[in-house]
Amino acid sequence: MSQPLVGVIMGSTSDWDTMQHAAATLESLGVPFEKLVVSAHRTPDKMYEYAKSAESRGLRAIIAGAGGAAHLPGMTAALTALPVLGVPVESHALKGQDSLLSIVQMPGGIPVATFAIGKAGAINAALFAAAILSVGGEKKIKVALDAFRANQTAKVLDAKLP
Ligand code: RP5
Repeated sequence: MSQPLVGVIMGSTSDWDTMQHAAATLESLGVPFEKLVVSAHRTPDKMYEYAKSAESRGLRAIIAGAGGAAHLPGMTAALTALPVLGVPVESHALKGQDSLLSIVQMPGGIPVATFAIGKAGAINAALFAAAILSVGGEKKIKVALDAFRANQTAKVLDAKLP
């Protein structure tokens, strides 16, 4: 794959069940991306290095998934001016409400675009990243995104009920 334009990071390997949907969506749109586990509390130095070097390495957006006290997206956003797209992973104890509120309630000044809990959020974060790249001049990605939307619309228009 060519130079990654999107970084897909997550706080734990246990987040992959959710975040694989972001990866699959980016792949289906031909968006070059990288994926890795970066934990804000278990590997803070790695998170710092990752976020600090992201822009100079050519990334244009970061999708960050985390669950529970989900500080990875906010901490990453604090360390880079790139757009950070937060995906709340569904936790066991609170079904992802904790993740959602942790990610969405950023104090004014450091934004994190926050998506739905779980699979839908992961997919939409990837689509949103593709939209950012489209308006940023990535023509092939725009074509792929437009085709995805048209196909989705056609499927609904053609839908038959039993
Ligand atoms: C967070 O803690 C991760 O994002 C994950 O959602 C949650 C639980 O992690 P594990 O204990 O499964 O590694 O940092």
